[in-house]
Amino acid sequence: MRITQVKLSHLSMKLRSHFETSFGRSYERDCLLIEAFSEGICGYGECVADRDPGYSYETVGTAWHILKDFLIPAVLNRDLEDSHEFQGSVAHVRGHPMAKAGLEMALWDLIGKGAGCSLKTLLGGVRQQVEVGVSVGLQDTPQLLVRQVSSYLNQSYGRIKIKIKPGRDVGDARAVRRAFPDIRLQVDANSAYTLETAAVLYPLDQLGLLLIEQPLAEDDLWDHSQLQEHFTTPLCLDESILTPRHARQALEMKACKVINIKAGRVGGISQAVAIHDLCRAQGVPVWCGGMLETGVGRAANLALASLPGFTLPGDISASERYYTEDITQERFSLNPDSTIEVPKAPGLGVTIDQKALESVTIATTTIRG
Ligand code: OSB
Ligand code: MG
Repeated sequence: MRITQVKLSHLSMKLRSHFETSFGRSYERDCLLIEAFSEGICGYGECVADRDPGYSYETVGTAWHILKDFLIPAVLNRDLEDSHEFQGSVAHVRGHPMAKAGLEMALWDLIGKGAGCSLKTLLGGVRQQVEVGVSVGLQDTPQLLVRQVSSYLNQSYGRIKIKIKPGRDVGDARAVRRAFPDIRLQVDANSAYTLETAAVLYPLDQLGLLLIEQPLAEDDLWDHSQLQEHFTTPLCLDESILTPRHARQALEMKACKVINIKAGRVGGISQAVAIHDLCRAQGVPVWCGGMLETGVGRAANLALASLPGFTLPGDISASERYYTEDITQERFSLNPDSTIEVPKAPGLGVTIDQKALESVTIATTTIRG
């Protein structure tokens, strides 16, 4: 694959309903669409950096800069056979995993389209449908939260994740558990506690949760290992795992028993697969996290989640949970058994709705060799 031109588009998409986490509330979701051209074929990639540096230090602004000034010039007009060669050619850029992952996704789409092969097949996926759940943001009251969860259960979601933050943790989780004693339920704190303040979370251990996601700081594997000793419920790390090495060290340290894998957070699908392989070899369950992706990133997540080690439901909900109008012609819908179909067409298996794309694009630039 010889990429001769790359177009970046900054998208801002209105969410159907606001999404609130411990780091803030959003009404829109920003991201970058990457279009990489090679011999008349266009490969699409989605960079999941958001407008604000809340979940991670990366933003659409930093990713735009890193892609335009460093990553894209490093790959233009070079022969790249695979993701391994891609990672080699961007290894001199420290950090910025979401920027790298967006460009790597576009390369995967090109490779798949060139070979007439779906991303699922390229990665060695083993499932045609993947089990999914829904991530429910903080609501104004526990009553509204229970109502929101009830509506998702009625839509057939078989696993619910609720966001928690200090002051809205055990009470919210208890309210949902009382209303729905048997559902598969988990919580996500997005790094809102310290080892000391996390003591208020101990009663969560009595609620039969699947897991407790990222209670402590991103850069704090050690304190997670201390906290895990207080829980029989598995801790799951999201923000803390940025490389396969972090995954290995977290498991060695017993800082978690489950890992949430997001290709964006770890620098690309190739790195996500490496973490999957490492966890699978040790019998550690993983699941595919989400970043409120458009249809482009959602297609990639579905292919990734079709790998055999993804044994827990992913945060990959139906398109309509996020947006009234998506940028792909394909819509992902929920089956009655809480699964979503993995795309079968070459590459990511999606096509762009140009009119919809235009309506959400706020800036573009094209970089040529
Ligand atoms: O922590 O998993 C998270 C969305 C944005 C940033 C971080 C997270 C999330 C979600 C949403 O939980 C998952 C989804 O895409 O449905
Ligand atoms: Mg999370």
